[in-house]
Amino acid sequence: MPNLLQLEGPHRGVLRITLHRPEALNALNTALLGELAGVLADAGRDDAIRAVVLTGSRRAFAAGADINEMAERDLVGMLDDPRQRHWAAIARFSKPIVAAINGFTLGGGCELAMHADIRIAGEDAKFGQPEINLGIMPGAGGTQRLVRAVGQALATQMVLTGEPISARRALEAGLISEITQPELTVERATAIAERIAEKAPLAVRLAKEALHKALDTDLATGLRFERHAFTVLAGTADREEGIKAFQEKRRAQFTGR
Ligand code: CO8
Repeated sequence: MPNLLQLEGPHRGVLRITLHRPEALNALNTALLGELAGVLADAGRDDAIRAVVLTGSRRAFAAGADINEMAERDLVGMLDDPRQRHWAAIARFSKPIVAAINGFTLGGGCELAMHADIRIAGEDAKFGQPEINLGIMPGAGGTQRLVRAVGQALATQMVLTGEPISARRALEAGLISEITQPELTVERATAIAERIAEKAPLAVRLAKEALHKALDTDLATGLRFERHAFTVLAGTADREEGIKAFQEKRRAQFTGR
């Protein structure tokens, strides 16, 4: 049973994962990342879980990698860093993650938020990549995913100055898709995740994969992947059910087959 995470559910197909290291503003140490990777691996195999809500506390989604732990690793230690394995496992998770974000979302915390498929933030959330202030730079996708999310100009300013941006600015820039009052963030993210959990799981999974392709391939390759995925879904029972339910004017009952 993990102790740096709090788990709730699944309720209505949604597992809620709360980062819980309040004494360190949810700084992502190896143990926490390992627990998260493990919980997501289990969730990936559990048919009762169709989407995940990932959240932190009101004060911090996560204030970055654990700086004290990082201080103990030299160059060779970094090469062997088990955290890289955990980050890769988080990135591989095939079901949708909706992040409910409040407070400090910095460094590895901002990078973790960018591993989510949808980001909802409270109006007092702060997003930043302050690694440069420590004499280092982002190491879990902060230079790559941030450019794709907010564009070259703002990402460069954030990474090179280390200065955070507000939730409002993050919304304008496309880093998050909605702003809520801080106390409603988890509720809103859960409602979105529940909506997704009602859909056909295979369609959701392939749509997620295709959306990811839009960020890491050229257009022709992405379109080819989309076409293949679209075709594959033609062989599923859920497609048959979805179309039949539409024609019969009733709600579809998807089974994941
Ligand atoms: N690591 C460890 N402990 C932390 C961290 C952190 N990232 N952030 C906060 N804490 C601890 C503080 O040390 C403090 O502990 P204590 O009470 O024992 O002194 C406690 O949390 C509360 O923090 P503060 O007292 O500092 O709270 P404030 O409200 O005054 O300040 C801030 C909040 C502004 C968020 C401040 O804590 C801060 O600047 N934190 C560090 C932010 C940062 O630099 N993050 C980037 C870290 S580097 C990184 O993320 C690289 C990722 C690379 C991943 C590569 C993987 C392979």
